[in-house]
Amino acid sequence: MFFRNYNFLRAVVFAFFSLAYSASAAKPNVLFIAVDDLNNDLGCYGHPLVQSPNIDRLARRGMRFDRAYCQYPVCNPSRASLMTGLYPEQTGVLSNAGDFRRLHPGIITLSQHFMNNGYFAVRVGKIYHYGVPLQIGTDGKDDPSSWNTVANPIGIDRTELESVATLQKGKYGGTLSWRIVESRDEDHTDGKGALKAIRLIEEHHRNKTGKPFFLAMGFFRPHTPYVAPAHYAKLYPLDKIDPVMEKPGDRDDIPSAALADRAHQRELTLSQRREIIQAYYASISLMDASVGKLLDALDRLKLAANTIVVFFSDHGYHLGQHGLWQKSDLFEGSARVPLILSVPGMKNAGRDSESLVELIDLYPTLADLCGLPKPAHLKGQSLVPVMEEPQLKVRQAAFTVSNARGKIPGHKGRKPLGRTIRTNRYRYTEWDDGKYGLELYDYQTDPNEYTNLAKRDSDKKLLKQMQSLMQSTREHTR
Ligand SMILES: [Ca+2]
Repeated sequence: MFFRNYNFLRAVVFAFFSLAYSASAAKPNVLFIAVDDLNNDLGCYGHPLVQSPNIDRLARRGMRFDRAYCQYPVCNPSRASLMTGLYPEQTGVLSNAGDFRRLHPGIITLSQHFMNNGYFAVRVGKIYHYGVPLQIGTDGKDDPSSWNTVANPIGIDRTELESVATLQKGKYGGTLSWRIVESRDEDHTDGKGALKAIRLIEEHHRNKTGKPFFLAMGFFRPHTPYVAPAHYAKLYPLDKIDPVMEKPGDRDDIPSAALADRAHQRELTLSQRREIIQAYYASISLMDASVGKLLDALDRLKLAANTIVVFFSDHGYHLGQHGLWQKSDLFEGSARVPLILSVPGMKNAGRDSESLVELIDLYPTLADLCGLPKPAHLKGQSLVPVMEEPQLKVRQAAFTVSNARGKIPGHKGRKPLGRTIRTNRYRYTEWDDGKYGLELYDYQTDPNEYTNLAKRDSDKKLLKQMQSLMQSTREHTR
């Protein structure tokens, strides 16, 4: 009797483990590519000049999301949000100084969830916040419980800062700074990072560890300083670059809280603009080539057929629009991000979707794609149904929040919070519930956001509708 029971129990235990093992054996790897400060200036998003053949190749294998939005247009709050699956007002991280573990010490992050479900999780470079460039080569503000192993590449974009041109002496991270240099890709942090990631994949893929991998590759370019090899700058002759110049009167109807200004950047000459934009684009091409090396390695190691690839940027980026450079405002250029999801064998490979999606959707989407349970705390939506049917909508409006950076006459203390919603056609923005201004733009008639409809009496009905949509959006984002 004892033996029969024991054998029965053993059979049950064995069946459980072999099922668990085979389920794990079938699980796809995840290559999670996060890019820093990249806007939608890419070939696959229709940019006439930028050459991004490798990201374009990924887009042909995957789905390109045309209306993807970050939840906060600055590194740390955006990354804390997408890695935890909570909105910024829920993580409590509303600046580069915050730490999501202060409010949520036990929260399971995206990669941690994969580790808890049998994955080997690797970080290379910037996934959580890093001060760029000074913290390159360190762990930055990492979350150690999110990874099995990490690597911190460092290249000449950190070690040779004295050669970088900058608008503010001695500053390279928060200000525009750039350097084009005769060099090999692998002299740069991103070139080194790609090679390191490939070695880690070779050492830790399933045949070596028995586990699928979740490899998070965080590229630093095109964040400032825009340091890039001369062979990429040659792709962008200065006379082919057509910078956006500030339209006279554009700012007259914009609330001052909305204008995250660095005054010296508004006075750049045309030739300075061209030189700066050339370096930004050359940095994109360096990062793109590094993406290509990773995709080539997946092919060479015969892992492509069982690896999901995600590509996104932490927020958008201005190159002169509204007189603004960089990020941290709530216009379309800062809120919108590139996002590509590629799943081996997907039926809609090469298609795009205009569904409104958010970076906070990455966590539930990847959990769904890999057959993992979705933790109850997640606030985003799985995009798997959209990947099946690109017309499908998962929300009425995409939500982004940011602390005001603009000068507010008479205001003292902490700057007010701005909240914006993007619908298919409009963007509506409130600064401190409207106390410091409202904005309403119609992208169908005004793609450059030149006319703030919130200032017009004729649009009061539309304004009321948007206010009510903001209220209902805030129900789940706060
Ligand atoms: Ca960033």
